[in-house]
Amino acid sequence: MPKVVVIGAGIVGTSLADELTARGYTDVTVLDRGPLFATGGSTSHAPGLVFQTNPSKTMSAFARYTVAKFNALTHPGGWAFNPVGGLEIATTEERLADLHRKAGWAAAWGIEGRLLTPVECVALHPLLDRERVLGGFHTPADGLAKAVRAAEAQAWQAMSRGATFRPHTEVLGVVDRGGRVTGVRTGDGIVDADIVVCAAGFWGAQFAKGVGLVLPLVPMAHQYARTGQIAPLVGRNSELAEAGLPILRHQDRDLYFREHGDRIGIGNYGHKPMPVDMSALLAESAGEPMPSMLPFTEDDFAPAWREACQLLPALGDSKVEEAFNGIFSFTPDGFSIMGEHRDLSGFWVAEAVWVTHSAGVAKATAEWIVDGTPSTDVHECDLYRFEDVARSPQFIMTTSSQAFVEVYDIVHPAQFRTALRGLRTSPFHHRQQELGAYFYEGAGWERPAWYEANHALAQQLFSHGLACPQRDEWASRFWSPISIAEAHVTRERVAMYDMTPLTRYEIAGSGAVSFLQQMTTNNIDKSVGSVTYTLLLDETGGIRSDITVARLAETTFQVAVNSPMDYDWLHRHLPRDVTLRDITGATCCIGVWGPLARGMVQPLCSDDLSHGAFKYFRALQTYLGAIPVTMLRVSYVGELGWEIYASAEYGAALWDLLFDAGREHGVIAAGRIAFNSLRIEKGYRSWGTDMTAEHRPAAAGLAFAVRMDKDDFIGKAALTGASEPRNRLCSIVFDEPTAVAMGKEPVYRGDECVGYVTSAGYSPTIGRTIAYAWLPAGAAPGDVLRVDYRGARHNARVHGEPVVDPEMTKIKR
Ligand code: FAD
Ligand code: THG
Repeated sequence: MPKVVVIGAGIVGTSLADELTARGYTDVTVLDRGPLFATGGSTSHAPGLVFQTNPSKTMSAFARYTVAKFNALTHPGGWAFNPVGGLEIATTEERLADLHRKAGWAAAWGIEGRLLTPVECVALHPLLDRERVLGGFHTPADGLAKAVRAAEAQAWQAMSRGATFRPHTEVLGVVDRGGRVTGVRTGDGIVDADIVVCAAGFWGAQFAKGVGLVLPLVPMAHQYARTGQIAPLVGRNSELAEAGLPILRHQDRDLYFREHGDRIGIGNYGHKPMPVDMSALLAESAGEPMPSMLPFTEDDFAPAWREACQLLPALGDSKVEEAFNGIFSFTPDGFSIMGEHRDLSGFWVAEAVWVTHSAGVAKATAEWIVDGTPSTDVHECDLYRFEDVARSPQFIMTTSSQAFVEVYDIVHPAQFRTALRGLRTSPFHHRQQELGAYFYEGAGWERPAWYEANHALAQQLFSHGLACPQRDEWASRFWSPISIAEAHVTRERVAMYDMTPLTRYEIAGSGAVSFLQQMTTNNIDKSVGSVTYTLLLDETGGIRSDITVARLAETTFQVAVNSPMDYDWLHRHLPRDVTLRDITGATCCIGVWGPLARGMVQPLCSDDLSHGAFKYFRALQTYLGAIPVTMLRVSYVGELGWEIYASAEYGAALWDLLFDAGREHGVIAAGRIAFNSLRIEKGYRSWGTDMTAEHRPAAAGLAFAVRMDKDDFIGKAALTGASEPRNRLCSIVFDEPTAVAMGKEPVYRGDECVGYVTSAGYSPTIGRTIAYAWLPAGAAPGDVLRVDYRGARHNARVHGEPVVDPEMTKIKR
């Protein structure tokens, strides 16, 4: 049995020890520099509010598991979880509207919740000023975790199965041999280990640096204060219960509240980000009992106190009696960080975890360690999700500070970062700027969402009958009707898309064929010039990615993927006779698609581009004019045409060459919004949004890309004899032309929530919004559903797939 050392006995380390020992890994030693179990880490100070609802399905599932687990823990001191319920209130119209969206997430992820009138809010929480409250969202299963008690109770469970906890033992470093951990170094000597898990809280980044890992987290101070006695609370709560009123969020003013007997605790996110300088903290806090507590900065709290007294007027007769600035981790995207070090096997991290998600993260980590794959999709939390561009100290500090500022903000799903822009630009950037590109950011790349240069064209098309349904203000943000025209022109004429940000690798070497056969579901061992759409599965048959594999030479492949996690997955399995190289930035790509694409490109090329000579899903290395290019006859938008790749230095010339050649065909440059709606029309999925490792190919409608008659590949065994899926990804089409969806909306059949939307886009071809939704497997074309978009229910029907061009006549001609 493997020996496990866990660094840190906070809520994460203790929960992990429990989850590991419950799975039979009973040789677990948990080391902490502090005393047990009020170690002095963040857990020791957490007021323990657990609001389960999160935009992320995974984070919500982690929170649900935490609540279920903590509810069942026993501790002689009393409860580990007190399900007082959660109440979020709105004091602005915008927040009130947004609570509907939040209620939608709760419904979609299976968390009970209800929107309340102001009177109902006050009935639940009588300290509220009725005049200020416009409405609320109540989640009865939310509540308070007693974090140290929950840690201790889980630790006891782990100890009863053989785990050991050692206080006052600082881990100084990791011992390794041949790329594997063999133990950890402490002041008392070496503790042997086959597996080391870093659950060191906000100290984790500093620690992991010692083994060459960048953990993008920033320790931030956050203010928490307790008042003196509040008259109306006196005698309300027994000493044991501590609280009876729901935990309360006042997100419009960055505040949260809970009861401590007859006092109120107030958490404040309204202050400037206060990142903690770790080297100073480590020096100053050596040997201190509570090293995650900093002195209270009173001035930062003054506005919060005024706001708190306005919302809860009874506070006005009291004052702050105890307060501190507590430290915990923020990450660039708000997600935790989980996974195993790629270059040091056996070294794992479970970092930047709130109490709220702690047991869920611990369970998934334990499954990952013991079974090889977590049962929940964890890609949002994956240690290797960060692009290189996102791993600089400057990027981590800037984006994590932004995450602190935005923690209670209403964040639009299409909202993009404004700081640190312009880091990755394609060679077409200047031309795109000239065309009035409205850029947003993804993976560090500047990506045109639409082009203002197409404004006049759009107006002309709309005045000649192209429909442009009214959108509400929310759906109009980061959006333009020009995108409708761009999509329409792609279907009618021809358009150029900047595909440079599509991540691509060169995989080469004598073992490349067998490697790719082993890694992917489809047969890639076809002739030179073949292109194959195929899947990467995990061992349990879950979809890790969907990729295209172009065989450019006998042992050279160009592989286009979805995220840095694909690089990580391939790299972990890479044999010695295969090389894997990211060629994204060294190359560029333009998608030229539309019925006129061939007429536009053929004159530039001496090779025959006819359908007979250059077939669908084939690759060709040739020249356009004087420029060496690789053309793939692939189209995510579902039109005739090619992805045209070139070495980056040719990019500017290639764009001009194509754009000039296209003038007589009415070519336009088109952006990501058009691109997205066209791929949804065509039935193409987007990994990470429509399907994840939670789903198997058949359920996601991707069984066609799996060759069960092929020799072994990762995930094949799990698919063999797999039971029928309970849910399926379906296309749905809204009845009303004005109805929209943005993703993550709950889908109802009658009054029952039966699924959720993943992605959506307005289809100019049918004049309706089309969406993907996960629905019960029995859902059939024509079934009528209702989608809850921010509180308004819109009719939609299940539609056969694809909605546009099911015969493939547009694409294969
Ligand atoms: P910690 O509890 O910090 O545990 C890490 C442990 O590692 C520590 O005990 C430390 O001593 C030990 N350690 C570190 N380095 C070493 C080493 N080299 N060797 C040995 N041991 C080491 N979360 C919520 O969900 N809800 C809330 O309402 C909430 N409110 C909060 C309010 C405040 C004021 C603060 C500070 C945090 C709050 N949080 C809340 C966040 C939450 O407390 C933390 O995210 C969580 O406790 C982190 O748990 P952890 O186990 O990862 O880290
Ligand atoms: N282009 C290339 N690679 C990619 C993408 C791309 N890799 C990542 C991501 N996008 C993968 N997604 C898709 C989805 C669908 C298709 C291509 C890439 C596609 N599907 C055909 C179909 O379903 O009809 C496959 C037909 C077949 O298997 O023959 O074209 O945009 N280069």
